[in-house]
Amino acid sequence: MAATAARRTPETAGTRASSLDLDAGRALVAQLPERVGQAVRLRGWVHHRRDLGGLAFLDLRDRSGVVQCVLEGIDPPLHESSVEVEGTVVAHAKAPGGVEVRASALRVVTLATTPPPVEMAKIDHQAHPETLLEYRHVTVRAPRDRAVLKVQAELLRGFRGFLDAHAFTEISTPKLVAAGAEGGAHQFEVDYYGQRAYLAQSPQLYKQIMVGVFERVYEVAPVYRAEPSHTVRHLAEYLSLDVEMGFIEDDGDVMDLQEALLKAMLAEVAERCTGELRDLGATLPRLDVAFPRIPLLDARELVRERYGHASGGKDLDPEAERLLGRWALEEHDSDFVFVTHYPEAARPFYAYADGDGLTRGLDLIFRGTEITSGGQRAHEVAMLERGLAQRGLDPEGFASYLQVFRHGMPPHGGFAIGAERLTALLLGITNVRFARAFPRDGQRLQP
Ligand code: AMO
Repeated sequence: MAATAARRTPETAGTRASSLDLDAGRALVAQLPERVGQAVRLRGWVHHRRDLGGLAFLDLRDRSGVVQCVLEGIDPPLHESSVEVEGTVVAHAKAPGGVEVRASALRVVTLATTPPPVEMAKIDHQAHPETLLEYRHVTVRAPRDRAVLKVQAELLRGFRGFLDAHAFTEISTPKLVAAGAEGGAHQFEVDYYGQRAYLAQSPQLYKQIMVGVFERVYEVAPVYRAEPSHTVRHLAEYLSLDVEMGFIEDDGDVMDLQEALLKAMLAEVAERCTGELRDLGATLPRLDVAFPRIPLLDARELVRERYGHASGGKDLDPEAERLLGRWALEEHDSDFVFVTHYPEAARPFYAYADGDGLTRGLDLIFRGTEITSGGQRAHEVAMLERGLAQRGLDPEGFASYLQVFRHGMPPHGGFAIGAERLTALLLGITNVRFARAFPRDGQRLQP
């Protein structure tokens, strides 16, 4: 029988100054280079262990990094057990971080009862993605995965920080909806009290409605796409970073905002994630060049003339996106390029239509892949009704949305960034699944 640990009483609470001082008496791996010669107590997981006769090497992993501990006459427990190690920090030039810990005691916090299916120290995304994803609940602990998710968290911090500082308000909109904003295809159907409902593909219509409340809004939330294409850049559930702003002049305002926001997010990562970027071998894009802007039709022409690629369909195909990214880098030294002036046929009904067959819809391409869509929106009922009719959509399904445009909606626009795509492209991760803790795709609903 497992013993239950006794709860603390005021008398036994120990050395913690307050119950929030959770790190009292504990050193973090990242602090060790400044603590050479000192006695420390570490907490973490058995990342890796090697036995050399009486001597054992234990790589201990905590939230800040991994350090090698040398144990004499102490047996390290099974991989991924959580442990507490006491010892002395010594300089060791060959060890990662330049230090190791000579352990004097090891206490098991929670013993792992099963070895992990893949050893955490040997995880590399190229090796066996299916196994890594099947056992994601434990493989997500690997330093590489931790670093990717950490960078993503800092991108989100940058996103919120920039928008908060520019008078935007965070909103939360329903994920159970009656109609799809993005045209009706690829929706997940839900039985909603006997009625048909869908999982939201985008907060699009709601974020526009909320412009009437706050003028400037943003949302960070998952959205759902029943994507028929199983590619390395599509997820069935992804994190959508949505922005919408009222009283704009035109789509130029939307691009200016987007460019400043992305640069602020990347600057946040540059400042807070030096270790992660180094470990992942990632390079940040240049932040001191303006993102070039090119109309879609010109982009298609350019890609055909310059690289001999004829893009099929109404949009840019993935190869055309890649080549346009290459052009932006070659000609403008930019990892980003805006594609503007999309034709109506390539945009949803809510895009602002200029009457010449073109809209004020736009995409942003980063390192050759689309990471955001957005633009100026139609803000008058007549334009919206025309948009719906052109696309064969029933205005009934959008009745409550259309209502709001009878109540003085100002010119407005915005965009949505796919968080996983941005993270993956920034870090050189080829499969977007590894930029989400628990990816959902056509094959995966667990873990
Ligand atoms: P869109 O459908 O182009 O636009 O999506 C915006 C961005 O979301 C990301 N994305 C995806 N990421 C992972 N898996 C997917 N299946 C997936 N689909 C899209 C991409 C894309 O650029 N309502 C509009 C946004 C707006 O106009 O404000 C919309 O949702 O990075």
